[in-house]
Amino acid sequence: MSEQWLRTHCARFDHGGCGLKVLVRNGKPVKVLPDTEDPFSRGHCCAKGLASLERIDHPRRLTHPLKRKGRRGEGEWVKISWDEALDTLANRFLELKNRWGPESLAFLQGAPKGVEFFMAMRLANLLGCPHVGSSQHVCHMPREQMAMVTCGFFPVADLDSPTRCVVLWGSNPFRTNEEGVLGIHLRDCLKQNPVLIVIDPVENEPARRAHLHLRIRPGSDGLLALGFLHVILEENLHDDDFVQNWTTGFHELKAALAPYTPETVARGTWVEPRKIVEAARLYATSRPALIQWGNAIEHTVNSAQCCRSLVLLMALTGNLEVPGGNVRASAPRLKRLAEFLRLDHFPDRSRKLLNREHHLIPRLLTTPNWAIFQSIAEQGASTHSSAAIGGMYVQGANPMVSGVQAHLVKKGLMNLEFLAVADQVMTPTAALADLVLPVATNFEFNDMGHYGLPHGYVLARPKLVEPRGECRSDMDILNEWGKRMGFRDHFWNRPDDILEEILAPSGITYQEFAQRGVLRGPGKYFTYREKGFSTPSGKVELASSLLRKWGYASVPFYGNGDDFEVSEAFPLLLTSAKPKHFFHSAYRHLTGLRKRHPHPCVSMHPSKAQELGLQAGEAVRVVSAAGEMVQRLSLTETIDPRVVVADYGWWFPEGLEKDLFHWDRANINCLTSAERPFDPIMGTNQLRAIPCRVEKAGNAPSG
Ligand SMILES: Nc1nc2c(c(=O)[nH]1)N[C@H]1C(S)=C(S)[C@@H](COP(=O)(O)OP(=O)(O)OC[C@H]3O[C@@H](n4cnc5c(=O)[nH]c(N)nc54)[C@H](O)[C@@H]3O)O[C@H]1N2
Ligand SMILES: Nc1nc2c(c(=O)[nH]1)N[C@H]1C(S)=C(S)[C@@H](COP(=O)(O)OP(=O)(O)OC[C@H]3O[C@@H](n4cnc5c(=O)[nH]c(N)nc54)[C@H](O)[C@@H]3O)O[C@H]1N2
Ligand code: SF4
Ligand SMILES: [Mo]
Repeated sequence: MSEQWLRTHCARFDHGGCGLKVLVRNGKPVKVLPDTEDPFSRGHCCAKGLASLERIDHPRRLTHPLKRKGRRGEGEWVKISWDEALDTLANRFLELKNRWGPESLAFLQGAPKGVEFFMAMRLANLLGCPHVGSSQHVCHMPREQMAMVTCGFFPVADLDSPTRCVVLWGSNPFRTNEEGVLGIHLRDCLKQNPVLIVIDPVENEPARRAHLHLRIRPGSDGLLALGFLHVILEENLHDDDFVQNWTTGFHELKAALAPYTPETVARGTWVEPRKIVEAARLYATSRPALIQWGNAIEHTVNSAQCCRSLVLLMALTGNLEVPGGNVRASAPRLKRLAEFLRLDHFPDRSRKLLNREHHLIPRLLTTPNWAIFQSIAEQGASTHSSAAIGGMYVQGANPMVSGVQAHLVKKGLMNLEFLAVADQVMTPTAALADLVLPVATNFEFNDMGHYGLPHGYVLARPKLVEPRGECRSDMDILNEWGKRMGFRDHFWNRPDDILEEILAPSGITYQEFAQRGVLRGPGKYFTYREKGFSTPSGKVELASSLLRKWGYASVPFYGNGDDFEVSEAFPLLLTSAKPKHFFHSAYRHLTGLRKRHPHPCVSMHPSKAQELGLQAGEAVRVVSAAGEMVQRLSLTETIDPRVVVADYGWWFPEGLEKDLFHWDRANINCLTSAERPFDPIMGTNQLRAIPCRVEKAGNAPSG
């Protein structure tokens, strides 16, 4: 018997990466413990990390490539060899490309989980295919892009230095480890007892310990941010020195802020004027202060201006690039992403993106997934033309549940000539495929976390055991597929060579990386004093010359969302947060997690439930202008009676495949819409603050 404790990092359960110690006995992982010596996660680990064992061993895992036998979605499959699977992928994609051109192909990625996202983009660029669909328009890109145009870098909350004020704005790192901002780091940071301001429609765990909790009207963050800016400039609380020397556009901004008085802002945000003023003053005067901004601000049609306003808050108060403020995290020395992506192979890429048709910011590397589904849904099933998308490869995504306007996604998928899906388990999306590929998961292949993210580090996730059945990592699949597409020179002998190439500039091997666990860039502050800011003017652009050049407003405003007002038919505002025990739509099949959260619930204030004659625990129908779903009612006093908070990401793996696992029964994305308005710069759809009504449903959702 062989037995060994090995170390790796948790992955694919959230954006964190807790150090894990895994006992491997005779080639099987049998026990998982938090790695108390891991300097990054400091001994933290949660129920999901511990569920790694159930995930790897679960009977629902896909273990062989499958080819569809019956009609699409009927659940009839035959097992095929990898050779046949990879040949099918290559042949079908090449066939479409040769007939209709590379624009007839599409790749779709969900939340990025490792290097595989960039492998798919590389293959797309080599093919000259502009359609790489993703969730980036609702996940991180509004923050990243607006930060880039304003100050030239992505400002990360510096939780590891002394700070005097922490603002959590639509973010709950205790629950999500949002983009690698670890909850454990926030917990340690809060031990210094800085002023804590929480901006969240829910009185969640951080809000309960906050000095000031602004229980904001969902979706109105952009307005509140403008209110903060107004107070700060009116009261001259900004950092005059920094503004004088390092910014442009001060007067233009100040004039634009005039309408956003505390009284006006209070009406739209439900936050009392007194509290708006107090919060703005506290943030501006407790230096250094940091803002930890979350995904919630990226889920409205005002996402770009809201994100930009938050960067302006950081800049005006002199909190950019200071210890304990919002800093520029420098990456470790790794292969440059643009090189890895082979952007040089596809010089006219940006002209061919669907983003151009929708007048979105011309800097995006991916296309909002809704634009791709809209395009396919509109083109019809049998009438292919050169502009139509006929073949799609979906990797690590379940858009039937996570994609906006779920019924549009289904229509799009049904219209495809060829759909291949790579996943760990059969999902509602995979159930519609022609080809399903079983992927290896954490512990089963050498992997690297957080490459390409702006947080200044990468995590090693070394392989501990052989993959289950015939599973292969996404990197492996794409590497072999790429070679069969005729790009032998641009892919590698073995998938591990990919990681070695990424690490080469740092001068270490993957094995050395695995031993270190984490590779960080050098921590630096005030870098602008030597080089200026990476914007056209070299300064922080309070009025953005780039946005002006691209035809958008140069200074922030609020008001793309008139269509999202409540009405008699839809009197309540629906919002959501990420599930604590699941990752988006994944892992409802793991009993260790499911028992902690057995069914989808929608929360409502007890007074509202009483008014509507609804009881806790009963099934209720939530209806918006776009559609409906059924979840169980739970009551909470932590929210405003005008708000409901629903669970996101639900389907029922225990259901039948031919029913597509009841994908549309409790699915919040049956209530969202890809129609206009969306954020005009980023293409963000309204995913929070959706006018709705709640009524008795009769039958409880299963589970
Ligand atoms: N209404 C609403 N919609 C939302 C959001 C919201 O808050 N509200 N959030 C948005 C955000 S921020 C995001 S990022 C997206 C996420 O959208 P998706 O990424 O589509 O969501 P997931 O449910 O995580 O889908 C991932 C699938 O990947 C599989 N998987 C896990 N690991 C691997 C792997 O290593 N390889 C492969 N091939 N598959 C794997 C899982 O089994 C799961 O089926 O959803 C967006 N949609
Ligand atoms: N457990 C778990 N962790 C995850 C994920 C997961 O699915 N599960 N997904 C990962 C991904 S891809 C992402 S993008 C991150 C996101 O992680 P976060 O940035 O933390 O985002 P959310 O959990 O979506 O929402 C954060 C907070 O916003 C609040 N909120 C809801 N509506 C509004 C609003 O209108 N305004 C404001 N100010 N707040 C609002 C919610 O109550 C919640 O407390 O999490 C990552 N980590
Ligand atoms: S907190 Fe996140 S990274 Fe840590 S064990 Fe849990 S799921 Fe994994
Ligand atoms: Mo995300």
